[in-house]
Amino acid sequence: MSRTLESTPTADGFWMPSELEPHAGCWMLWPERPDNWREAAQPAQRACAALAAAISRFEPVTVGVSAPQFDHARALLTHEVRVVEMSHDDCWIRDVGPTFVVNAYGDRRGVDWRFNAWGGLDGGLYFPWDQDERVARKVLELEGCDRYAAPLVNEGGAIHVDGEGTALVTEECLLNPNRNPRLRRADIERHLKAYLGVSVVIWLGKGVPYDETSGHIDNLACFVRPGEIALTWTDDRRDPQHAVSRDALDRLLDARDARGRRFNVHKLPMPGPLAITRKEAAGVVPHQGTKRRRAGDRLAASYINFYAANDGIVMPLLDRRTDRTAAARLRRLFPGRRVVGVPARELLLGGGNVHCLTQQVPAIGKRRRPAGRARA
Ligand code: KQY
Repeated sequence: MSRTLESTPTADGFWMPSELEPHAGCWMLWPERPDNWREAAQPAQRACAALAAAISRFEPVTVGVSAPQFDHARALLTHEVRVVEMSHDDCWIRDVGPTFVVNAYGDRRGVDWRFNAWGGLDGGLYFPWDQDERVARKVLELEGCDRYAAPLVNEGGAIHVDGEGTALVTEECLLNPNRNPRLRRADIERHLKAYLGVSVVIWLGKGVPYDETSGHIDNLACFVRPGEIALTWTDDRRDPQHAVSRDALDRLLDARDARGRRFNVHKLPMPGPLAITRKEAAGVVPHQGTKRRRAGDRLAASYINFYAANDGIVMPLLDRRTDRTAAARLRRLFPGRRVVGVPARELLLGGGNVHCLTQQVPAIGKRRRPAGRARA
């Protein structure tokens, strides 16, 4: 049972914990739309099954699958993975699922953001998106969590938190007129503070070039632990990623988190540059209103788009030239966790990656409230 609450998480003493804190499990959705995934989504389905299997080595995984795909998904997913029937428009549960919040007494609730397929009729990636809009509510119902309906168009991939009062976002995404055209930066900050329980919002500028989500933070930078951030990086000044990462680094080095700490920033090498091949583009069935996949288009590839599971890091394998270095860096950054790679080219072809395809459910347990007191 799930009630919709009129208040906000912050007013009720709830906040979003860091992804690095213990999880009860992980949710995913099953890819199937042929206008986004090549060859009737079969290569992407195999990649998602491998991702679910990798995560289920660390924590329980549930996959939401449409009725027509149920038998097929059940056959491809390992027996540890729980499969539930759930309609959706595409499989990006990071963005369409709930953002879970917790309180100091071990309770868990969920924030249901408004969703407009990354831009609505002004640059959105497909139409309609009404089934996606219901996913957060359905997940909260199945998890038995009460729901906050946030009055903000937002996506889980557009926010990272350290669990100690700090949020990380990009201007390109959250100030984009195709999300909340009537809200100014101060209004958006106010909503983030009210729904994430943070007291400090750090604004980076642009996201990874060619990212079709309008620059989600979850492809550019993430917390390694409070006070430490990983940032995708290239030294190649001719690559558009260089100026974006340089600007992000400058802003991070100037910033302080909710506890007044300066950040230690770790660079993760950028894969590629990678682009869609002719054969890959030819396997997608174009459909009016859905973003076209064209041969030669650059892909927004980044190792930052990993999932932090209990005791593990599940990272995308994207480029043989850089995978080993990226894995070694992640091992150094997360000494207590096992770093596991999953083949992720097929996921990238759909416009996102491992982090975008997953949504953690925080474990229930008593926690310390973040220091900086966010205003309700
Ligand atoms: O970055 C994400 N969180 C989602 C990527 C969505 C891509 C849609 N084609």
